[in-house]
Amino acid sequence: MPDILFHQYESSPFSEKIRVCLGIKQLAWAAVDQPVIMPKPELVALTGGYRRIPVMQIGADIYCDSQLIVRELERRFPEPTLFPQGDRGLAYANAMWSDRALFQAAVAIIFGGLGDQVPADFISDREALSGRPFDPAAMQAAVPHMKAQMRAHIAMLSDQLADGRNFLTGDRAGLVDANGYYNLWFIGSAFPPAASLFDSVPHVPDWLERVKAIGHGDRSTVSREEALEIARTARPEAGTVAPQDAAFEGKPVTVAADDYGRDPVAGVLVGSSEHHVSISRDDARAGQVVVHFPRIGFSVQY
Ligand SMILES: N[C@@H](CCC(=O)N[C@@H](CS)C(=O)NCC(=O)O)C(=O)O
Repeated sequence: MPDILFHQYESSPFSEKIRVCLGIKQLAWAAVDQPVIMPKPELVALTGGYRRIPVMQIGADIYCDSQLIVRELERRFPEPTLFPQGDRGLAYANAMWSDRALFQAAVAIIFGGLGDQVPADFISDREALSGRPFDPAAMQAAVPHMKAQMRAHIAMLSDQLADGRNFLTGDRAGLVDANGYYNLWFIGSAFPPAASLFDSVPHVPDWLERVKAIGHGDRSTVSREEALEIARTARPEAGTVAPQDAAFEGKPVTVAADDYGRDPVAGVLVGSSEHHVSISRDDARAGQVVVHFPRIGFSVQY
């Protein structure tokens, strides 16, 4: 069985970002399929309350948020790198573009386009997730604006590819390609009519095909119960706490996303750096696990 257990669902765009990274790295991994809406009892047993997708599990280490999953994949499996041109810092920063601006535009275009086809239970779940009305009619009204936003973002991709390169930063694919790709994949798979936004933009369709052709690595499947059993019988990696957090080492803290899905996760601080925070928790079903979060987009309450 592969070490990498990836909690995901097929239609999840942030999961697709990671699946492409797994493809670039040609890794073996197992998909642990999670529900699209709450409840997700096995997932929250592992995370302590964090409900978003994707989450990566390696033994009893649980990595929340695609930003940190990318970082951890690169740390554990450095070759082939996700930074073929050495543009590491900028490539990580590029997620602020894809995960926020591009994603929000894609969501409005898809759900505004689907209109009253969006199921009621999905709407109420996403309202609980965001704490705001999830209103396909309002999204429909925003579609012209969001399409204009999306055209501008896509034009930047086209510009970047205009010199004939195969991928966004050169001849090898990297994180920037996964970032640029996954929202367009989301539009194409969730609301195909809106693919007209990019299917004749110079260079973009060929680049999308090249990224798709990378594939997802060597994929298998593990059940949610098996994933819990793996966590229960594994020991988490030892971490180190950064000097700026030393006063809180071994103390109880809570960590929560600062945008949506803000359910706080409580544990004891066992690791940190400028990029991550790790908390240890004991769970009746998952045993002793360490849950890791990125710093960007997450608040830590000491
Ligand atoms: N910043 C997060 C965003 C993740 C996110 O928004 N995921 C969506 C699915 S693609 C989600 O969790 N939706 C609610 C749910 O699935 O319960 C990340 O990069 O992982």
